[in-house]
Amino acid sequence: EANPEDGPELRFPDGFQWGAATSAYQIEGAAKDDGRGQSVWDTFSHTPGRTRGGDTGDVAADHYHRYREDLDLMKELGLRSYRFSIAWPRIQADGTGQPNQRGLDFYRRLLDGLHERDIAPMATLFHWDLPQALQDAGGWESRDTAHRFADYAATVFDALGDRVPTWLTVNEPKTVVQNGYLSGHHAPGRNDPDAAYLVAHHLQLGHGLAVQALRGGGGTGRIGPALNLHPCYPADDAADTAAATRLYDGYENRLYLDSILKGSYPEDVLADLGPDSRMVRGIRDGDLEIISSPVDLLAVQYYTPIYVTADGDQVRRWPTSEAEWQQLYPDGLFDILTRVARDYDRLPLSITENGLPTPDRPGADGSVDDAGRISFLRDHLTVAHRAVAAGVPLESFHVWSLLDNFEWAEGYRQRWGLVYVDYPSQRRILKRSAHWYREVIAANRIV
Ligand code: PNW
Repeated sequence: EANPEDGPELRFPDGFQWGAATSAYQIEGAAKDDGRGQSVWDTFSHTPGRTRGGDTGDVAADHYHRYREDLDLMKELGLRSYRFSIAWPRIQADGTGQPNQRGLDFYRRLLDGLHERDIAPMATLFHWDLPQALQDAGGWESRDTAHRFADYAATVFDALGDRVPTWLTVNEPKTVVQNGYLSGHHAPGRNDPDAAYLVAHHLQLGHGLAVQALRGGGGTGRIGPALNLHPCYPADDAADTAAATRLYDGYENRLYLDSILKGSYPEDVLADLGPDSRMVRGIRDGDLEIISSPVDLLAVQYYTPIYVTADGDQVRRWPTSEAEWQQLYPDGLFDILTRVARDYDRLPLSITENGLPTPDRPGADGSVDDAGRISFLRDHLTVAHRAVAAGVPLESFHVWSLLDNFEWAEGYRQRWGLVYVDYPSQRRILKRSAHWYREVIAANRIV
């Protein structure tokens, strides 16, 4: 139980925004309801061999129909902030043109429900569900997609802007680049390095144009990018390793951070890509001014560190979670938070994702004991607290995720939620971590 006598050391600042995060395709289901168009993730998940067990987001956690129950769960947890994403294909089935009122109405109802429960919404405009029609026209390889994104964003600002205090533009551009266009294990499933970095540039351009659309439309909300940052450490002490690690950091972090927050792409990455790369050829005069349009906050998502060898390969240094890419290293969060606070002018920071998958299933009494999630979150919150004590302007912390959901290529097997979802019945069960998190929120300190 929370006891203020335990001392002030792990208390968070007053008004700290405790939250949880989700994204549309991962929880909503209702893939064909109310005029929703198809996205690249519908196409990808319905292509044999692309996702584990052929899982798709057709039904997911059926949040589209059960959002009231889910709002009540958020209230029960005491969340102060809820991060979700708006599905572009619900707003514009083909990615352009007149908005679909029924799609907007769903988010209006969700926002009203958050408002009634005194939970601050944080809305992500793009969490990877690109309308398939835009993919057919070239997707993010096409510069035009950045402009279509800005139009969609303007439509959403118009319709919902009065209800959203904080907007996030593109969720994890790096994951689209790396998983969608380098490894190909996410939609659209490509293996094309030259295309990948042109996609990076267009995602950054789309971000900047969306920021301008908010300012231009007289929007009152705050806006920023949502970047998953990976602290990169040398695997050994060799000079070559240090150089390889620095370049690796350029591709993982500075490519996205510097373009938005300094108005330039990192020289080492541009030199490595070379003047003939599609990305370098695709950068036009004025693009970096658009990309670096002033933002109000930086949303940081932290999951894992990366250890880099002299050859520029990754090696594993710490035990992993059920996700083989995730090494458990809470101190990496301190390093990344203090670094961005130092290097990027103390912009307000939010942690918009942090979490892990655990092998959860209900016990005989029906409860779900995810002790591993509690210790993971406790460790990461302790580190976040240390960063705040060191002066990092951190405003919020969002657990990934509120609910078990469609974990992309991994399907439903990986369970990332504070709340267990029994998919056949769609029954929700608060895991032990959810009960623990509720105490943390109520006490405003780590318990
Ligand atoms: C994020 N990596 O993706 C996404 O924003 C979520 O939609 C997703 O469910 C969550 O993290 C858990 O995976 C990531 O390889 C995907 O380092 C891959 C990595 C990191 C984050």
